[in-house]
Amino acid sequence: MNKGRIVKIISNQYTIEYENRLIEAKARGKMRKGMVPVVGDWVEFEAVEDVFRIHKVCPRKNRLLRPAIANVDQALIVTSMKDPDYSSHLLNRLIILVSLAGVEPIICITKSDLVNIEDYSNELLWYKKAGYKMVYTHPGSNDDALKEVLDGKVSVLCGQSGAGKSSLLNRLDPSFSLQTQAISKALGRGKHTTRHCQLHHVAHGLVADTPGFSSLDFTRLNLDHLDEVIFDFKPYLGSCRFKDCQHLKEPDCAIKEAVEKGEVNPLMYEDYKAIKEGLV
Ligand SMILES: Nc1nc2c(ncn2[C@@H]2O[C@H](COP(=O)(O)OP(=O)(O)OP(=O)(O)O)[C@@H](O)[C@H]2O)c(=O)[nH]1
Ligand SMILES: [Mg+2]
Ligand SMILES: [Zn+2]
Repeated sequence: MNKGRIVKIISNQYTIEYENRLIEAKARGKMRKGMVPVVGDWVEFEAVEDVFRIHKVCPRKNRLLRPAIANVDQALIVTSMKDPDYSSHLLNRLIILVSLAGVEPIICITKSDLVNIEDYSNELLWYKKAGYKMVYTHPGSNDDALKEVLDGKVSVLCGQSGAGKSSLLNRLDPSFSLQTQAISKALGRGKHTTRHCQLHHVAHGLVADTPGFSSLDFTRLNLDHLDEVIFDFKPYLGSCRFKDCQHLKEPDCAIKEAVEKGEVNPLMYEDYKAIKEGLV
């Protein structure tokens, strides 16, 4: 049995990277009831009567639901400053979703050439202060820091349609010609130009371009340890009066006090609270 990594899926056609070549395969009928393969999965496959068939999905180290991908080291949260407009809510929620899946979030700011980035520096400083890695990229930017982040890693690009995910890959490797499209003037958002999730070799790493999305769903997630995955909260965990403090209505809550003192990003706390209270 051979073992390879799925780099692309289009309907029931799986592209597997195996010993530096790409193999087109189908899922074995019997397997469909079990674990459904996603991009990033390691799978066992073999040729059965001239057709490559996937027999088994190997155990995953992690998995994201949207975009559907497995076994990534980090997620670049591609956040445009304009077209679509910067939204701290979306950024915070993506950071939280990715972190809950056990994947390291990295903030990737795009389209800073379209705004006066100084206007956002106070807000963005919170993320740096909390310990999130941040990179900036736009046409003509020096992308050394971005390349360093991608080097040797499996990364996935997450973010709104039109944020510039495919564009940044095209810039990193001009031999790519991933389709990109200006955002819709009428809707003020992207048009879902990228239609499937695919891993590409770039900057000595593997990076998945993915379709953008506009809605996020927290309803089926286990939120018991949400406070532990938010970098901003880390210095204060364990300092609340109650051991099982949820940092909502409890008295003597170290996190709420830190927010009040201006030590913790109030907008991150706001999103934490909304998610905990089931408002998202
Ligand atoms: N000025 C400027 N324009 C950018 C930048 N990044 C992307 N764009 C433009 O924004 C538009 C959308 O970019 P895409 O790369 O297609 O966005 P995407 O995130 O791949 O969108 P989906 O595939 O729909 O998820 C294109 O017209 C790009 O040329 C940037 O940093 N600065
Ligand atoms: Mg795209
Ligand atoms: Zn608390």
